[in-house]
Amino acid sequence: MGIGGKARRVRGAALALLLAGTTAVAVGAASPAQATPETSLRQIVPAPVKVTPRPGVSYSLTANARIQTQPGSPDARKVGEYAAELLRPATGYRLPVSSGVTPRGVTLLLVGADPKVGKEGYQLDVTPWGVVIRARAAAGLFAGVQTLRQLLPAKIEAKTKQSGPWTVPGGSVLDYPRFGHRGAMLDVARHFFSVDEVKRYVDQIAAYKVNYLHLHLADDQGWRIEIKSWPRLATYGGSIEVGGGKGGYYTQEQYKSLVTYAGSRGITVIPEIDMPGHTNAALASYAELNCDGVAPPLYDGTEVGFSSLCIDKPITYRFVDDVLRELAALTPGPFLHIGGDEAHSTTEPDFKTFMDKVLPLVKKHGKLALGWHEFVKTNPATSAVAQYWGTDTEDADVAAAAARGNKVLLSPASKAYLDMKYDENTELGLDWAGYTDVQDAYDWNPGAYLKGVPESAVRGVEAPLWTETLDESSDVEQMAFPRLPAIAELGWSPQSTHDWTDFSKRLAAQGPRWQAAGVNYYASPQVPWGN
Ligand code: NGO
Repeated sequence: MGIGGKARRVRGAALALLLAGTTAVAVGAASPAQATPETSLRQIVPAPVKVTPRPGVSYSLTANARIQTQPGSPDARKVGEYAAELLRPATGYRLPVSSGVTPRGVTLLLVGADPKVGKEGYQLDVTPWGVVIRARAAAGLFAGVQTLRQLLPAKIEAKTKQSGPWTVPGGSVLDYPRFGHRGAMLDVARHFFSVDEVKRYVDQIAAYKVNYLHLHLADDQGWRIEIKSWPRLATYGGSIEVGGGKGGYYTQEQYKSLVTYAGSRGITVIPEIDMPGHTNAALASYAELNCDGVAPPLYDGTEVGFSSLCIDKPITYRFVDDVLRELAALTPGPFLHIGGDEAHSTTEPDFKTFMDKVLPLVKKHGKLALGWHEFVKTNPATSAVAQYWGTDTEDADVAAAAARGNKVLLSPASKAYLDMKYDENTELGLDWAGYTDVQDAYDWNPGAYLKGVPESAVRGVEAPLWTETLDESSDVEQMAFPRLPAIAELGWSPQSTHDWTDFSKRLAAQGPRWQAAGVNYYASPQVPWGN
């Protein structure tokens, strides 16, 4: 049997779309009925590089829609499966995933994208027949899926079946990130967070195109990762948390599952073992790591700066070497974070001695070093990245490092620290860097924030979340939302889109999404929710 007239017309239209991009008018194909979308291409967070709405055009996802992915690409297929998992619960549709290129339903292609999109960007086109996302790598398809998600009605985030229609506004998006590093940090040392709690956060940050998760795995109050050559670190050093609660740690198997899960969400994990300070949990676990050979007790308070590894003992470097070796083996990403902050109990010369010995160990295990910015005083190799966490817009050591060629990751505490209180009424959090409401978190330019650190020296931004006062996912969410999306937008969107009023409106449109997903966000009075 030959191709019937209608099928042939549709296939012809599909071909025209593929050949000419979506500017082609699909002559001869009857358009499906156009529904009025609830959402707009102008409300995406982070703001895309270029948005071209096509008023009057829309696409509605229906029960028989399929998700097609680039033939021959297992990576595209995985993004397709992920998209299906995202969209199935609320729609209740089957959304089968198959390889194919027909621009009907949702199609994820690795051909035909503008080279400008690079590795992480994408083009998204919504026509009456479907949504086509084109990218040059799976990461770009993943980012495009996050955009598509925000173009569907807010109830798409619900975990149970809702009634449609599932209409997406017509038009196109061209999008790619300003910075290659858009990070979030979770401190699992002060309070322990289970694998499932961390996965929940991974899902939440992935929605805003965050591509790195930094895990603060060890501090005075707890050691949270199994190290097979030094087992007491986790079993004893991880046994409590701030306030004296039970604590916990990840076995290497659990940690690997977390890293794999994050990877499936386009996120690279950066493990941090803070040193030489912030090490009481390690010192308590092994007496021989202490200069006097006496193990201090476990610590469940929130003071900082009182602990230090013993700089002169050879065993210190055997210990660090073992830890970094095991950690590197668990880390597919390029970085190991070695802390280096607030070494108030280590003299300056000792600090330098320590870093001069430890930085080569990072390299020996095939990784690049990231550290809190204090460590640039020791003149590390230019491959080392400095994470700035100060509150000033000037830091001579960091500017000098940038001039030497070190890249800087920006987490200024008064802007990017998600553990700062929003205002004097915020129950959770700290206030040492001042109150940080949503506009404070948003209104700064990473490319021109630190004197002597031009945009070319900036690797990106990270929003750290320290957990001295935070104990469970709902606490994490209260502090991270809506500020995490603000930092994510600074990392992704071009500076030309920077506009608080516009951002606050786009943020307001996220509120119903968080409600549908059960995210415990803070309804800051600065954001025009529900207007
Ligand atoms: C500082 C300190 C952390 C605290 C945090 C609280 C850095 C890099 N060291 O940031 O130990 O938890 O503030 O905001």
